[in-house]
Amino acid sequence: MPANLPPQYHDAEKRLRQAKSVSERLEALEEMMAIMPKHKGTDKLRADLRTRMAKLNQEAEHRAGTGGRVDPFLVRREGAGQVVLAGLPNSGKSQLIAALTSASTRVAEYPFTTREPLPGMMEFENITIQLVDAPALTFKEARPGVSLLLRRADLALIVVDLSLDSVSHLTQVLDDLEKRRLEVFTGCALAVGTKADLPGTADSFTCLEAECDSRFPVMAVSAVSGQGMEGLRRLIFDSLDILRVYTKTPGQPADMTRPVILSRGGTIEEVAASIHKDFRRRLKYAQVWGSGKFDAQRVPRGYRPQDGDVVEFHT
Ligand SMILES: Nc1nc2c(ncn2[C@@H]2O[C@H](COP(=O)(O)OP(=O)(O)OP(=O)(O)O)[C@@H](O)[C@H]2O)c(=O)[nH]1
Ligand SMILES: [Mg+2]
Repeated sequence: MPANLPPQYHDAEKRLRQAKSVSERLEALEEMMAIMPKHKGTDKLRADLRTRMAKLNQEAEHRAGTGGRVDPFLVRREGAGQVVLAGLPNSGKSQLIAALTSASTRVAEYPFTTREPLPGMMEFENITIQLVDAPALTFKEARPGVSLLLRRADLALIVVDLSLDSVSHLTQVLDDLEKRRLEVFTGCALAVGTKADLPGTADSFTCLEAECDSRFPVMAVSAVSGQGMEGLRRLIFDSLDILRVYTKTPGQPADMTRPVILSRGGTIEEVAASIHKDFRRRLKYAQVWGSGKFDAQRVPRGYRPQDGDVVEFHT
């Protein structure tokens, strides 16, 4: 054991020993992994952590497959991306989920209504994105579980109540995320000001916008009046940094209903691999409709397509 591990590592290790659920154990392991410095001397330790995480994941999947009790904080990913809501109690997280998905989640005027995560699928044009309703950040019992959820999400959606002091709300949320060592999320997060239908919320939003500045995008919505809700769907899609590519077989029209989801900057080669492992190896070149200089332009395997492109593979 290298002696130069920071004290936080040992705190996480202690939490691992005391953990009662799979998600608590996984969260402690994830944190140990995040804290561990990356160099030759820690190679073995990091590999060991990875193995332990893989084992726990496998165990959880096995339990889910055999109808056993599943840890509610291990939410199976579905759709083109996973977005987890983060906010203080009563900020309107569940109301947003109810408005954007068909999940039946409980909305109520008292705090800590949501005690376990609940996923729902949000439609955006021809794809679906998974939104996960989560307990409030200050709900103590769910603390490790919510950390794990956020750590594994593609995007954190920070929910701020515009009818209250939005700037101090945002500060509390960010402080909490930082305590969980989730600062990384300021890179893949967006903020939503809720309850924009209530009086005085326009000024509150102006302050929130100034506070978010260029750190992350922010918008005002009301799940009650519907204001901003369509825009929010698009902002979520844009913030996921994904694109849709349609594949076609030579001599046939493209299937425009089921796109392949690719992360922004992904290559033709990755699209091929997502269709079939063998395809990547056999791929000689592709033709692209859309972002190419002209239709059916021949492109190499490293070409980076754009959202909406049609790709035809040649092997
Ligand atoms: N006027 C108005 N009220 C809203 C809106 N969204 C939520 N509310 C109200 O705010 C209260 C809290 O909403 P929830 O969606 O349950 O809040 P939450 O963030 O899920 O709360 P917890 O689960 O306790 O963390 C409820 O009384 C909702 O009716 C909105 O857009 N406009
Ligand atoms: Mg709720």
